Amino acid sequence: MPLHIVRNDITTMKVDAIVNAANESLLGGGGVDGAIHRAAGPELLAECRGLGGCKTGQAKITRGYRLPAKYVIHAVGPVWQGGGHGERELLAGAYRASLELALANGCQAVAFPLISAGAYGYPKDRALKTAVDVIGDFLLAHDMTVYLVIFDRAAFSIGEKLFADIAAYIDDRYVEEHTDRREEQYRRAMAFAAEAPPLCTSACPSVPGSLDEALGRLDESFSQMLLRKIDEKGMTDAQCYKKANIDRKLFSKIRSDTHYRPSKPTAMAFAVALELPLDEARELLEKAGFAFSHASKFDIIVEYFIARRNYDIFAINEALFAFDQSLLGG
Ligand code: AR6
Repeated sequence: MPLHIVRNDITTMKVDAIVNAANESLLGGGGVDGAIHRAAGPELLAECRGLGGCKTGQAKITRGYRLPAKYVIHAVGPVWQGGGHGERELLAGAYRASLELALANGCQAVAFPLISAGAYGYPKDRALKTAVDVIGDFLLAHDMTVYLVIFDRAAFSIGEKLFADIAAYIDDRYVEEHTDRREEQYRRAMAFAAEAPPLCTSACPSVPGSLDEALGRLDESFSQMLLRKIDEKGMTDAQCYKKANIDRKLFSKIRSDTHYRPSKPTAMAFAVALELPLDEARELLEKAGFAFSHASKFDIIVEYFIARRNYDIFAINEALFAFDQSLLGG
């Protein structure tokens, strides 16, 4: 089940469990910790008092009291000390421990803040990357819906270099699309068409004689091509839809309906999950009635990653998010 990156106040999330970015005492503090305790009421602190604290890189669970969420999972992330003190492993540990607790308590939907990325000073882009890596790995093996709740806009600014690269790529594509060169090409094509012999009519073998005949020549559908490519890649259905960040129910719909028309983000998510080269990704999109458009930032970003054979859907979604686009899959 998918990972969603959302901008929200975590205390309002209607999920089974929200995760708190706590400290080792588990006795409250500022930031998201303070907000959660205020919203849950004093009973939360009373329960926390009985837990005997929690080590960095680990997590403990309590009830949610006045929160919409049934549980609070208190995770303790590391204080950033420059990166050479095992911070990444400790942060990854805090996410993993929280996910395991959620699983053990039957949670189907969990919301995380960006642990350590506030008072603890962990650089936001690295904190986001670690969160996405660990949650992504976990979701490949388990059915759960995970929300990564980001409070402030700056947290989305992904690694500076990647961001600048994509921005330049988008600019280039826009420039290409809006220069006269295209108009010139169009004029030349029209001139050529004027000189070309007339198009063949019903005598041509490739032109169907009747509508029935035309409909009888239906090509392979999106669903058929998708299932064929899954087999060719030696993937299982579950591996494919999980990698595409697509819900199992949606996948079964596509599987059972040969003529299912997916949305463009869904079709693109499958192209990424199947790790298709750009020409095959275009072909799959076409089956769903779409094309990569250079008039859309969304399309340009996805194309940018596919062209570089970077098929990490979570990295693509980080980039889409950074440019205020909707996400793939999910
Ligand atoms: N909803 C979602 N995210 C939030 C919210 C909210 N309501 N409020 C803040 N954030 P921090 P840490 C984001 O400082 O770095 C506490 O005092 C915030 O923008 O809450 O792990 C504890 O008791 C940031 O991106 O946690 C510890 O002593 C992220 O949540 C210490 O701070 C985490 O920021 C833990 O520091």
